[in-house]
Amino acid sequence: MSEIVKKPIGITETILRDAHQSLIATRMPTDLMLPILDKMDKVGYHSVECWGGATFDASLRFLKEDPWDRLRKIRDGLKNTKTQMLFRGQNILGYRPYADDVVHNFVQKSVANGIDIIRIFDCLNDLRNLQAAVDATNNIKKTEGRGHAQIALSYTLGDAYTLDYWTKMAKQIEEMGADSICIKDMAGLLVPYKATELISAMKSVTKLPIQLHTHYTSGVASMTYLKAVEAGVDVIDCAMSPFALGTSQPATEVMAETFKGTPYDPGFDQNLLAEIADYFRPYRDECLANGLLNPKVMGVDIKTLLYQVPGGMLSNMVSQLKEQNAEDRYYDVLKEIPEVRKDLGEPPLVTPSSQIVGTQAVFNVLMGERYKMATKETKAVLRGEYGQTVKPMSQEVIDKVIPGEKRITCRPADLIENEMDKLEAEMKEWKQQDEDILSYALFPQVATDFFKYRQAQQEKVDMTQADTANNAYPV
Ligand SMILES: [Mn+2]
Repeated sequence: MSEIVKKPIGITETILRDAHQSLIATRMPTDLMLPILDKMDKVGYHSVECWGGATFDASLRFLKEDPWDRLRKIRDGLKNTKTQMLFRGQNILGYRPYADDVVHNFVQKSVANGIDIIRIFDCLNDLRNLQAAVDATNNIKKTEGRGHAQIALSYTLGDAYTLDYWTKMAKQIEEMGADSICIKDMAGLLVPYKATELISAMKSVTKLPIQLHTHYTSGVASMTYLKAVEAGVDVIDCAMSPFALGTSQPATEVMAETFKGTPYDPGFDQNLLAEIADYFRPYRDECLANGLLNPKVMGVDIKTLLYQVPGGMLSNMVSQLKEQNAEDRYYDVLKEIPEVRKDLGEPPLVTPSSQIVGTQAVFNVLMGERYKMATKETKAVLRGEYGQTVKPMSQEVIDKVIPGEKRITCRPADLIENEMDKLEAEMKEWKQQDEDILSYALFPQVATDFFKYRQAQQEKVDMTQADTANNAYPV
């Protein structure tokens, strides 16, 4: 009798990052996370994704929290579990390309403050934009023995995105010195049988572990995971049930139960998972009651397969249109998105390309004429400042938006001079830790407002007297 070979799958828990980014615009505060870390630490997760993406921006901007402080506290609470962050390649956690010295510094500080696994992606899948972050992680690994560089490919559909494309990318990633590969499916576009094909093809060309990240938006995600696991994927991303499904991930409890008693069994304790779910459920109810959790993002939206809009972008778009009293244009904007995407070289839609394409689509619809107004970022993409797209961009749009301007073809960061010293000089009056320079680098205005708030708090300003709407704090 042959023995069944066990191959327990790893599960990355996303409730502290992507799940709340996708469902409640990244508003979960640190204080809500800390009391449950002890239980989460006992589950046996492959990792807990807890930082990066929009968490950094939302902490500073809306929650008035220091994101570095959040990271240190989570690190303290997760003594036996690897922490994971999402990193936007040369754009770090911001919306523009940065110089290499900022990328190196940010990676170094992320690991120093508690990150184990850095998932690095580029919104155009231009691998040149990932090399600096991978090198930075590998340098730290050499000196500190900690740090794992995972390169994520932004999964998308389109003529250029064939199995041949994905396997070539996998081989290049291995050559770049990454520790693992992630297929990052922001919008839930990977359907179950395509997952079998994709994972089998990638597994045949690389020995690196492969992790799959998807969203429930189109309703197929748990089936996609099942097929991917059968095809040999090593790790899947899930969220605890109170913040699962909809534009978030498949539920952790459900996936763990699905594989129970099979060679893929992750061996989780359902009673422990139930306690963690019980902890988060009242917060979900609170978010539903105060409107932070909009039922619109909780159902199945099969049109995402057509429009390819990632979860975080959907909830942002709904609130953008709400502000403009233009909620009725929701489906017009959804239709314009693939058109703008084609104009810009058919990139994947993931931050910041998703924001750039989404905002431009909103402009194109609300202005009544396409590209009557182009954002600064749309112009930068057209100039090549974000890197190379898989397909060429529309010459007609280039001529309309940036007539006669010079376009670049090199690695964009090669044209950006080191900027740490300049950034530090600009913000030194607020600096209380080296990490503050990096917060300022990513979000100059938002970070400065936060530094003012922090100082007012430290000087014990009566907050009832502070004019927080105008960021004025009587000192
Ligand atoms: Mn995601």
